[in-house]
Amino acid sequence: MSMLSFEKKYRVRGGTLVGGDLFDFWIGPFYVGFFGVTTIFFTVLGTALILYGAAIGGTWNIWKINIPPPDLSYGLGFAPLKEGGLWQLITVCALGAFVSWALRQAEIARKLGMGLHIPFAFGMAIFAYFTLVVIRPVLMGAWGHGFPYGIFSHLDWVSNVGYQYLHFHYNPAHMIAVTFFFTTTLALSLHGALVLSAINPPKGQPVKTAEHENTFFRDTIGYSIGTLGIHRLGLFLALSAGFWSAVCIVISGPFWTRGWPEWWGWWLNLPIWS
Ligand code: UQ2
Repeated sequence: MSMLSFEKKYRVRGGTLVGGDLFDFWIGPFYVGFFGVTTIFFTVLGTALILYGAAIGGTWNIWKINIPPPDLSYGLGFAPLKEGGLWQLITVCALGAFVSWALRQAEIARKLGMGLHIPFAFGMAIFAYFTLVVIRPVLMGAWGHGFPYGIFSHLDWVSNVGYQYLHFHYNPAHMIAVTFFFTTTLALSLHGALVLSAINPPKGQPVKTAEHENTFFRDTIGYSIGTLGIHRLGLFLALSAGFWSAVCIVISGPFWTRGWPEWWGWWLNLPIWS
């Protein structure tokens, strides 16, 4: 059974952003709320549109199903349903569902008197997706610059767009993003290993405390970031990975149209070499 079935003290009224008490109730373990309703609405509609797109797409091969954005010739206008209009509606539904989910997280956090860290963090993922399918296409003047919805097709898109800039790994913001992704896995593996090594000992051995965790790292590298600090660091690293991912794609095209290797000309052109 869900914890909440016996911890009624957490089922408190209020904290809603919209609708007052109207949707302030639970169905089984799930909080509903206005944004629970809008999440379901956008998710069901978006999924139905994806299924329709797949049905008229000529294949049910899961790898090859593809719902592409409109042709570049449609610019920033609406396209007919079968010419990319489906992609446009699905994008609206996706953003509607993601933002609804974030606002539902915010309502639940407010209800419980917690910080808004979770919706803020999820908001960074939404921002990265929004950058890909809205901000960059708008800056480049056509919805056709969005990525297609399909497993292989979006991989092809990433590869093709990467090669348009000759060698995407020379993109400095991409370098920063990749570094944050790897550092996130380093920090999480250190944290997961450290916590398990301390509080999940073999049978018969005593559980250790944060004192042991701190001491392990002080003995090893002369520094411990602390039990609160590691979570601040982890959140910072993960959010930075998403943020710099959005930056690295939004500057490709709108702010830099040549190959990324060429960007490093500034280094070769420094006056100190002459
Ligand atoms: C730590 C600490 C934790 C941890 C970890 C550390 C007791 C349970 C993993 C160690 C982390 C350090 C030294 C930072 C490493 C820096 C980077 C950029 C990966 O001290 O406090 O709490 O989980």
